[in-house]
Amino acid sequence: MVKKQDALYATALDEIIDFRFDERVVDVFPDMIQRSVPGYATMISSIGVLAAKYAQANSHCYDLGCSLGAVSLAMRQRIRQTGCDIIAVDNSQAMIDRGQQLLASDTSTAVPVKMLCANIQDVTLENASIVVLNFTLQFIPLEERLALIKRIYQGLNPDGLLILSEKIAFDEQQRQSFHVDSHHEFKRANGYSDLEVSQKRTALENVLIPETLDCHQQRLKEAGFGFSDLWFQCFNFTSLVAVK
Ligand code: GEK
Repeated sequence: MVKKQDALYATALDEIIDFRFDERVVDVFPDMIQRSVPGYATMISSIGVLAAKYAQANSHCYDLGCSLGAVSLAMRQRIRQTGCDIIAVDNSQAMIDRGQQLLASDTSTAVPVKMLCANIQDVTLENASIVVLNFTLQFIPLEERLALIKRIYQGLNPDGLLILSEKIAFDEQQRQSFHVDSHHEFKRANGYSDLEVSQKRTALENVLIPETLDCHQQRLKEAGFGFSDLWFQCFNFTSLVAVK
């Protein structure tokens, strides 16, 4: 696939509206996420590695907030257990339409992938061995996050795995500045201008609400997870695992 370059915020905009996962974003999404999320490629391939170990025969693996299905494809390439399927969900129809095209051109294995356009807060989660929220929980209203994590816990089988990747915030001012500044430097190193960085930050301000690592770990505990740990961090981008 040819990656179209993200230039959505390259020219000065009169008004910056809240970020939405529409057709314009879908068009440049692979380039945007790779140049904006430090460690994205490593996280995707590592999720495949974790899926190979944690997928249980005859169970569902969920990719919640799947965008174009990168996590689903990585899991599909690694899972060897029999009778598994992957259920990928996103509430952006534009993402699902493009994701389905990409999926159709992937014939890596026989693991079936079903892509659904739905709110992840409404989908039934059952008989799950793996649930992945790869940079999705951060878009769910704060007061609704615990209910979602509880439903995921209930839908997981014993020994089932949740992978939760999030952009995080820090309580200490110095840590917060270090990681935010480093992330902006990462974006500049990937060709984004200061104007692009600042307009995108404004567009995401009311849409992507980061929380501290401690907050995520407390919530996982409250939902019932006995074990959770940080397995990846690059600046303010992290990924946690939690096992039922
Ligand atoms: C990847 N996981 O490439 N229900 C369903 N989808 C939602 C909801 C919701 N309530 N809220 C947001 N989304 C992907 C990257 S992107 C992260 C995930 C980012 C969807 C939204 O439409 C978008 O496609 C995705 O969550 C977040 O590994 O762009 O920062």
